[in-house]
Amino acid sequence: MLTFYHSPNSRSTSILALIHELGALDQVQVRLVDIPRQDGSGRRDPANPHPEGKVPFLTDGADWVRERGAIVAYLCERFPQAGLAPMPGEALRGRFLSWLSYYQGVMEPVVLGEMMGVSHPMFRATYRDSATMAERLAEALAEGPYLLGERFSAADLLLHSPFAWFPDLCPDVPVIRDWVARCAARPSMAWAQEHDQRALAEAG
Ligand SMILES: N[C@@H](CCC(=O)N[C@@H](CS)C(=O)NCC(=O)O)C(=O)O
Repeated sequence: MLTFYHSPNSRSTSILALIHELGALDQVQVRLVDIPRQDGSGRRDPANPHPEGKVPFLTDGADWVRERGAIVAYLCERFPQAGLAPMPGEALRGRFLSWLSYYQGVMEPVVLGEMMGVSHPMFRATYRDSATMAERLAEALAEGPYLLGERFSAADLLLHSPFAWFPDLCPDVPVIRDWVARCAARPSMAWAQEHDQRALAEAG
């Protein structure tokens, strides 16, 4: 049985939306856990088996998956009938995996670095910068409405997420802003947000 450890209004909300997109809500047990928040609220939850108490975290029997890029790839392979990712051997598989790793290894550091005002030559040499990130996104989106062209995939769900949460961080490039709006308008996003509002209200 797959168990997904989730905390409302956090990075794990995008994984909750993915599970909804995959039509897998009846096959993944969602466990709500607490996390320490930036505003000082919350605490590490002993019920969360993540080695650092973070979310999202996914367990599959004795195995586990951490980091959103890996969780996205794992769940898409587990529920291939949803068509949210090219499977091994299918066209665009390489680009799909590259976007997931680019998100985790480059985009998140760049976006967070910008939020924190980080400016260091080694940081820039390693990750480039937000202008370079915007170029990479814009050149992909020049080929179609989504990162893989005509086809919406779980890569769009993951990569648009920081800009949906923090619109001020979204590059001021029309093709990127339109893509973020297109992804954010998917019913799974509204569903996940409503789920989280309900969970927070129930928790008091
Ligand atoms: N790189 C991880 C980041 C996970 C992460 O930092 N999650 C935050 C929630 S938005 C968290 O669990 N914070 C609690 C803590 O740091 O203890 C991913 O993308 O999955």
